[in-house]
Amino acid sequence: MSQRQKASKDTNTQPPGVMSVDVIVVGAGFAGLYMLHRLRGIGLKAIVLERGLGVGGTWYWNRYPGARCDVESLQYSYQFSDELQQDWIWTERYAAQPELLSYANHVAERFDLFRDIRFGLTVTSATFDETLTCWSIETSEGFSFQARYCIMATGCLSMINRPEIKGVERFGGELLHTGDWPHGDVSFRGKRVGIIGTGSSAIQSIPIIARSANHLTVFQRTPNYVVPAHNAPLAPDVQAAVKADYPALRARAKTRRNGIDFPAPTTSAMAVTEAEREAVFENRWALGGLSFMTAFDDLLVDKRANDSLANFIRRKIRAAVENPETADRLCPDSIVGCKRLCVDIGYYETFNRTNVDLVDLRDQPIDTVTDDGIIVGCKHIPLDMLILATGFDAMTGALNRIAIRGRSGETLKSKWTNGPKTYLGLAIADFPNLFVITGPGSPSVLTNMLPTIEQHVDWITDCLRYLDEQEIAQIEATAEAEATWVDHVNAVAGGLLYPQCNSWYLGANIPGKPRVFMPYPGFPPYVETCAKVARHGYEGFALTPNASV
Ligand code: N01
Repeated sequence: MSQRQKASKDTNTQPPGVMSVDVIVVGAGFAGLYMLHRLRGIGLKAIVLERGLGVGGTWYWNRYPGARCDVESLQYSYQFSDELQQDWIWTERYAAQPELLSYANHVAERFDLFRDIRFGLTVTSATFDETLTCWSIETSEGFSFQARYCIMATGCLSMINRPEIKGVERFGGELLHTGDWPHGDVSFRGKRVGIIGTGSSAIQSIPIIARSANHLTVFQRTPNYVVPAHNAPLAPDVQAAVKADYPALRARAKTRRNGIDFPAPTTSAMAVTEAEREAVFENRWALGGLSFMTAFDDLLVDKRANDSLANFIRRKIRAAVENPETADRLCPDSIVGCKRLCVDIGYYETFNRTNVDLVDLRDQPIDTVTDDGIIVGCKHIPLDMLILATGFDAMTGALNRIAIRGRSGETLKSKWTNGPKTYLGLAIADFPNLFVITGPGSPSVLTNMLPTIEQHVDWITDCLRYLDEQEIAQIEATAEAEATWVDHVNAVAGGLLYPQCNSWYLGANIPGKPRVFMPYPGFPPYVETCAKVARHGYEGFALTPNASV
């Protein structure tokens, strides 16, 4: 029996009753896995609770065709173990979902993590008991746990968004969501497929679905900027060269605004001539991927600089798409990078196929879904399969669906009614001994997630070790430190172009969600800020010694 099977079996046979450990970690994605490894290293007994039946988080759920990371595999990988980063062989420049899932499983087996992960358990509540200084955690399956610390490794894009679309429950064909894709094979052959949404998930899956579907209709509400990935098999000599000098690459990445080792910008777009600008954009287009946003240092600051990039991409769209009307409809008119830039493999070219149609919902919105299609205006579009590529309730969604009650008994969801409030994106006032990995208020989704996860996990580990050494029972962000941090995050975001369009960064994709820019655009200085807080004896936190509780 493999470790993985054994872990699942243990989940099913675990007796009911309260299990007491030092730490409960919620989520077995890349954050939860590394957290468990580090907690063991400092001698703490930890259990990871995972609602899926396997590890991998994002890469466990997002199995849609074409799912692939938009950060290069040699960078979107753990660096805590040099043996791991040397041994693991990546096959492509950008790893596809199955390879990333294999990697997550490899890490879990290699570091013997499965035995402390309970799969198939959905955490419904976490309640802090101040008298006992402990968290009580309940799952919907009826399991109860108690722990001194609770660490949320619940992910930034893990709560899917199923928008209210009239009649969708009546649809009689196959209804799928990219973020909750079936584990078995899904065939598009001979089918009339419809996909709602044109974000990264749709942009990755559309070219693949179009290849085998009888017909594909893309329902677009807002066009997105898409740049080429230029994915390719990873040549062994390229991989070997990176691995021979991995520390240098990792060190360079830590100095970049998004934590990815791209060529750093040397000037502002407005400081060069139009011809020079064009040459730099062409160069980045040839390089591929998210490096676009770092072509110049003012692309997310100066609207004129951003406009020049937007014009460049629109010209590329018009060159790729044969039908000028379709090309026009695919051209966004918003700020580039305001929504996360999409990275594609043949997206725009897919609209040159005769079996693909674009329906622009800005002309007429979806009227209703019927049992066999979608009505837009007075047109009924017959469908056998409908795919919702409608994204996520990002950053706060996974946390808010758990009834997390802090010292005062107020839930986190209630505290965050007007938007998330954290200290450093790691801790929350009134919620002692609770940590969030890559929470709102931290750079998280604006950076390369793997190193960012490692930075948070390392910080939390050092903090717990300090608390143990100093015989401190309770740590809690102060309300003042939290308020100052929230103001700072808002001020930094407000100085950039990000808040000027609607995006999931702002919660604008979820009706009723407060409009607050959730991630912190402050990497890399953020890392030093966190380190300084620790060096100064956890400045901004209230620490309660053992004897006092
Ligand atoms: O979701 P999205 P996603 N009627 O929110 C549309 C990461 N990711 O899953 O823009 C009609 O971007 C919505 O339209 P609009 C990455 O960080 C990474 O694609 O709101 N349409 C939009 O077009 C990414 O940013 C990778 O007008 C509706 C789409 O659905 C994030 O996940 C791959 C609608 C949702 O786009 C989310 O990407 C995939 C409605 N009622 C994802 N409701 C890589 O690593 C929503 N839409 C490459």
